[in-house]
Amino acid sequence: MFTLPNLPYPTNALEPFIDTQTMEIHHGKHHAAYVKNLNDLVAGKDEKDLQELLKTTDNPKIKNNGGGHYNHSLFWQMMVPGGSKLEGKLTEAINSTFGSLDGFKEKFTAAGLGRFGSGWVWLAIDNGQLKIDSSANQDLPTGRILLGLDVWEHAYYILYKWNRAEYIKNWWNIVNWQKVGENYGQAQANF
Ligand code: MN3
Repeated sequence: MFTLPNLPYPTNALEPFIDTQTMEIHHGKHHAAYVKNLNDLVAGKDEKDLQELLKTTDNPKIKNNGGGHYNHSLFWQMMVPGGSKLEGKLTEAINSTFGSLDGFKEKFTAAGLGRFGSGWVWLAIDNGQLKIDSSANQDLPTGRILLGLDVWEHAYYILYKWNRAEYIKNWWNIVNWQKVGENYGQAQANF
């Protein structure tokens, strides 16, 4: 049985960058629907089976709803009210791969704007190498996810309307870099 995780903060905590109504609908309706659909599709499975399920399924409904559950569960944790600071080993890796944090943000933003229609933009680590990737719908990137941004219209349309660029620009204020750094540490340990 898959369950909708609680948000690690109240629905109004990411204001003014992400509005309360968007969080209520995004978490309470969209993510909840992925969880419900997934349970209807694969009775008897639970969280520990999810990654394997996503890797092996060729059922598009399982891929979409399972990916939706997986990606959103990570996404909520990658944000924190007020944001947090990038430090530690990931700083060096970002600087050496992208020149600087600003250089990284620029390329990540471009990938988010370049994703046509619904999807995600990612910072992932693949064979020890940091990379920016983008995926359609609820597909996962290759490698291990360190940071992800939902660029589906449901993630920003109430507050930002058509303006995905403004959404991405403001989103940097609430990125939980501490969590991203932890993800990096875990990926290094398991590499
Ligand atoms: Mn979403």
